[in-house]
Amino acid sequence: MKRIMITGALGQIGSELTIKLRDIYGADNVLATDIRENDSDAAKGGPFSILDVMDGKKMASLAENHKADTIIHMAALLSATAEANPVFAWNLNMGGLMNALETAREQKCQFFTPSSIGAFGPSTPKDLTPQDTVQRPTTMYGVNKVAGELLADYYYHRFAVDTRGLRFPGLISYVAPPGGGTTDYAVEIYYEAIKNGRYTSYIEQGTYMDMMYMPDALDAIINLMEASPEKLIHRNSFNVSAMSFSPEEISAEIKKHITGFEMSYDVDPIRQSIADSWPNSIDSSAAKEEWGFKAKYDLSSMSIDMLNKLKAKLG
Ligand code: AKB
Repeated sequence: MKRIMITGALGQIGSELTIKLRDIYGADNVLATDIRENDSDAAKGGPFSILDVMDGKKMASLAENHKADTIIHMAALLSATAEANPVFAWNLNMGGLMNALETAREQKCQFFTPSSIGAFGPSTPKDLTPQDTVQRPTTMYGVNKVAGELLADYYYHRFAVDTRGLRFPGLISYVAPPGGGTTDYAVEIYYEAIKNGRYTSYIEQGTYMDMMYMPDALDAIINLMEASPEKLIHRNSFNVSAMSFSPEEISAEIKKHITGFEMSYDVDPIRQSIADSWPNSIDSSAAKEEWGFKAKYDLSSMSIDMLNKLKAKLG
């Protein structure tokens, strides 16, 4: 990676990834793009262009002008929003991905796009879900992610585009909030714990989902992209997880630091049924073996860091 273009650069991952890539590869070498602009460091700390990923011509010309050798395609709807707008989700998630893959093919760029634990479904083995297993998701988001994995593999085999991807779990961060995901409760809980000392979970007790702290997710993207290609047996996409917990377990962890923190439940049937269709925990051993994936944070160390950083942020 030398000259990088990112789509969805002001989203939950992009906001932090853009800054980290600029630190490593040089600010001018990282072109951030998003459908809107804001005053964040990601938008203001280096080259930025407005881009709707449905506009393939503009995407191609931005990449060409930037002399991009790498495209990191982040722009997509998350699971709950996709479920509320399935046709729009198909058009945006698949149309944006096709435009990004075509740009990468035409301009001979290396390519990254995230997949998700949402690429699995109710017929997938639930515990320590293997890298290669049944993928029959029952959500529009999951359908998009499986199709995206296949499409990215197709571009690798058919056109030799160096495509790589990760199946991300829920990502937790104190910088930019997620929007419209099923795992968002595990971010909201920290904000509400600090602001109000209580949280009402829309996910039911006993529901386990994989999670990861954002610094580990950023390292995973960069390490995968820098991994030597001969080592990669898989490409699209690798299981990666740092922890798996239920709402009552994260609540108990927060209680250790915020005396009197209280958790109640008001379950959202749509997001609960999405969560129920996903694995309890996935097996990241292919990522460990093929390119050395390793997460630094577990629930305890992540909670300490999240609460400290959020207290400073929220004053
Ligand atoms: C979501 O909940 O939709 C995402 C994901 C796990 O892909 N955070």
